[in-house]
Amino acid sequence: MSVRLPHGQQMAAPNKWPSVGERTPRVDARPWTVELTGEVAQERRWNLEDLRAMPQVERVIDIHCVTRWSKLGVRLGGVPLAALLEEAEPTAHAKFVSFVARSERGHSTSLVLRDALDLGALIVLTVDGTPLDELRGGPVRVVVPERYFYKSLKWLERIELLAADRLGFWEATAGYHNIADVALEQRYIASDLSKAESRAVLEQRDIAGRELLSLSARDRDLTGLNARKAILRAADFQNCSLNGACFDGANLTNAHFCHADLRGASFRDTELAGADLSGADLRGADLRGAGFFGASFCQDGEPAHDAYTAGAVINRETQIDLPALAELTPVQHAYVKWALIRAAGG
Ligand SMILES: Nc1nc2c(c(=O)[nH]1)N[C@H]1C(S)=C(S)[C@@H](COP(=O)(O)O)O[C@H]1N2
Ligand SMILES: [Mo]
Repeated sequence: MSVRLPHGQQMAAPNKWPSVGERTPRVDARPWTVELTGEVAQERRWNLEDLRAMPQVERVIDIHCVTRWSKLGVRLGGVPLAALLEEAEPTAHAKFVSFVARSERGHSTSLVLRDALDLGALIVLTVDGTPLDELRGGPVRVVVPERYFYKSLKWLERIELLAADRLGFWEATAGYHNIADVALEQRYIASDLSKAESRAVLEQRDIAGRELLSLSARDRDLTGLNARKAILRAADFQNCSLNGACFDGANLTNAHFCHADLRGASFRDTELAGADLSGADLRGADLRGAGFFGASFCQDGEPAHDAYTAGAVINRETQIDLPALAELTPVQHAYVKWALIRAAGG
């Protein structure tokens, strides 16, 4: 395993670059332009030819998604953010930079301007020397090294320099950490509930449809919990008894289920990106339709001859769509296949 892989991250399969968040830019017939507005002496606007005519730099960058997949050594080319700012003369009030997308929901993300410049934020036009395609956020994308990838905006349309910060889309709606430093593992802001409040909420064993960020539920008996369609990013269910629980349609991105008893639990169409199911008991669990990018079922690292550490328990009654396993990293994929074959008695 590479020393460059930060804590809590796993390598995406070699030729995989998962698509996360919005899938397409806004439908708009006008030619693509990028404008620079806000705290600048001189507002500016560039079309694609202008950007391509500016001095280009190439950088090899490691991508780290908050949902735990990483891609190392991606060769990106384009124009440094700093070069664009030089043409617009930021005012003394310019403390933050907000990147806004040409997308249906006007997606955005922001950074402390000084940080964006120090990290070498790049206005990306190419990957491996060829134009960045639309699926990857082209024709113009921002990439901010060393921050989780939600700071790297696809389909850049506007750069706004601001005196006061304006939270981006994921930061405002999903509890994603506003700094997002990968080395400090700043994935989410802290839970909005105290331990006592979490306990009171869970007492009912019914949290269907609720949005509870970083719920802390460790070691609890939650047999039969109803969490249908609940939004439970980064929830901690380690060692819980969740026998027969229902998580259908829930969002369990980055949730912790280490060593949880999930016998007969239902995860139909559940988002389990980055979720940790290592050592969980999944006998009779139904995981059909679930999303698994960056999820783990055993501890990562190369297994020594089928000796997986803390592998999830899978039996004949465990239901998993085989095509969905393609979203797992190679080690995780190999483990789940091995466990399924073993369960089938093959
Ligand atoms: N316009 C736009 N940019 C975005 C997002 C989005 O939803 N819309 N999602 C962010 C998130 S959470 C991630 S992980 C990356 C995903 O980029 P990819 O689809 O190229 O992997 O884009 C980031 N930039
Ligand atoms: Mo992300």
